Parts: sequence; structure tokens; C-alpha cells
Amino acid sequence: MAVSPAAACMRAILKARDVLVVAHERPDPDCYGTQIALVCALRDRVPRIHAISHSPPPLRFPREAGVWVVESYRPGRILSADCIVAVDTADLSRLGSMANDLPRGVPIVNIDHHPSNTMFGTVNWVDPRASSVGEMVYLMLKQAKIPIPPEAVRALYAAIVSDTGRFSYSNTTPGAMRAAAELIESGASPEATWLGLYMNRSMAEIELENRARASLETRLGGSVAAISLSAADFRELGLGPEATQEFATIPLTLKDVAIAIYFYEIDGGRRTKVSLRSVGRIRVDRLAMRFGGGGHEKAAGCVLDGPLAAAKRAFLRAVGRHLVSEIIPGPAQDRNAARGGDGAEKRPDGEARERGGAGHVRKKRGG
Ligand SMILES: [Mn+2]
Repeated sequence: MAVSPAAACMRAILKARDVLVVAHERPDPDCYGTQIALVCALRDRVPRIHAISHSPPPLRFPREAGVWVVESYRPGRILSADCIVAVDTADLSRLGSMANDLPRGVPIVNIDHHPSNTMFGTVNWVDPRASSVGEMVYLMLKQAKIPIPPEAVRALYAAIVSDTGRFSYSNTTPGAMRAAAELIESGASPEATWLGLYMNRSMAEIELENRARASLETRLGGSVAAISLSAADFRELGLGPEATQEFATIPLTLKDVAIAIYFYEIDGGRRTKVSLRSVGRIRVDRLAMRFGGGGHEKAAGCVLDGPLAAAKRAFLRAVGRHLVSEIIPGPAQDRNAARGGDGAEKRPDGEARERGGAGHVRKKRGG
């Protein structure tokens, strides 16, 4: 019988003696929780397993879910391993500069749910229908009958809660709910997770959100809504972009909006990050790809060179063109061939795949 992709990943990991678990920079609770879970669940099964993150942990993550497990990366550090596991990472460039320090010539296990995944692994398990890599890794451990210790239970539950937008987005499948339910049966606490992920905010964070809300503006008759934060906003409040994990949903709450955009300066204002969300049929991953980004159909992102004002101007110009080409069908021929029809997202792994390149990759968002 053919081995399932999950089993192939598990086999490759259990064969190794020194496993390094990595994930995309500016980690979200999904990739972070999954890194924690893999280390905690497998540390008695492989001689050495450790997780490293390029960036600081997500600002908000349940403390009791093993946050201490993930080490932070120092540039130039020699990373040893005889097996690399990448989770939630559509492309190796999403690892940031850490990608340059990975050991060469060792097998790479690629576990991801982004349709734009480039299949960079030696073993690839890419399931765009999965709610989260948290759900995928839960299934993988369960199928292998590997007991999941308490920190891993909490971390995987937080991963699923976060990537489904607290069980709201279109990726909130029966499978996601089932995995979450089983994790609660195994001891995950919905309340502790909620407190850890969303509560206990500082005054500075709320002030940053106030500034973001105050910046709300609309274009194209209200079908495009955007908020923006400058490098100065972050500096003045002593916060980084990790404090704004869900801000892209702020403009999305506006009535009749089709594309929601969150612009924010990074690298001290030298570059501008663009986080995109959509409802309905608009595919923002295709928009992000025009700028070298990628992501999910309803949640994607990219980075533009230059400060906020210039990046915004260039991007909003492209949004207008994108909206027209997405809404008005035609010239249908090449559009439909390229996207495989509107059902592209429901096709088996790989078929709906497009070259995504580097970019901010966000969870699927539904409508
Ligand atoms: Mn994810």
C-alpha cells in the first residue's frame, strides 16, 4: 500500500538523529505552536530535536504551551541537523536569512498548507485544504500513535484556533473542529488559549490599534478599505509588527468591502509590508503574487520597497486593475486556464499551485 504523505514525513523524521524544526519569519501561533508540538512530542523518539525561530515569538501565545521550547536564531550560527522539518513555510526564502545557515544536503520534510508552496522538500506534504499545520501535525502524530504531551496539546490547539480565526474563517472544516475537539479532550483549555492569544494586552497595544483604526480609508466606492501604520507609530509605542497580527481584519469588518489592506512600514521605513484579506470571490493571493508575495486565496501578503506613502500609491493603483480583472470575467480564455476555474482551491494538492515566491503568507480567510 502506498504510504500517505503524513506517514512519509513521520518516517523521515523518526529515521533522523538530529532534527531541526524551522518555520517562517515573523511567526504566527500556527507555525510557532507546531514547532513546539513537534519538539515536545518527539523528543523521546529521536536522539535530538530542536526548533529555531528567525524572529521573536508571537507577541501573544499561551505561556503554558511550551514557548520556552523554541530557540531564537542568531545570524551566522552554525545550525547542525541531519533532517530539517519546515512547517507552514511556502518557500525556503520565507525562513529569512536563516535559510542561508541551514545545513546543506540533508533531507527536508516540508509540511504546509499554503497553495503557493514550492515543494522544496525531499518529502512534501502540502494540503491547502488543511486549516493549519497544527491540524496536520496533530493528524500525523495521531496516525503514528505517538502520545502528545500536555504542552504539545496546548500548542496545537492554539495553532488551530489562531489559523481558523477562532473557528470563523472558511478553513474551519469539520476536520479542524474534530482535531480541536480531540485536543480539548486531551486537556487543551479553550479559555486559557483565548486568554493567552487575545487578552492581556497592554495600553500601548490598544493605542496602536486605535491609530490603525483612525487611519481607515476607502477606495473604489468602498470596495477597497485600508489601514496603515508607519515606522514612527511602532517606535513611539515601543511595539513591533508582531503586535498587529490580526490588524488586517480591521478594514475587513467594513460593510461591502471586497479587499481589505493593512500597510505597515518595516526596516525603519525602508520597506512596506502589505497584508491582504478578502471576502467573496476576490483572490488576494494573485494580487500579492504580482508583487512577489503569496499566501492563501483570502489571506495573502507581500513586501514593497520604499516607505508607506510611495508603496501605498503603487499598490492601490494595482488593486484597481486587479479588482476589475477579477470581477469582470474575460478575456475568459487565459484567466480560466490559469486558475483552473473558481473551484481551484478545492482541487487536490498541487493542482491549484502557482509560483508564489517570497512573501507574507497568511491564513485562509473565509466569506
Ligand atoms: Mn498556517
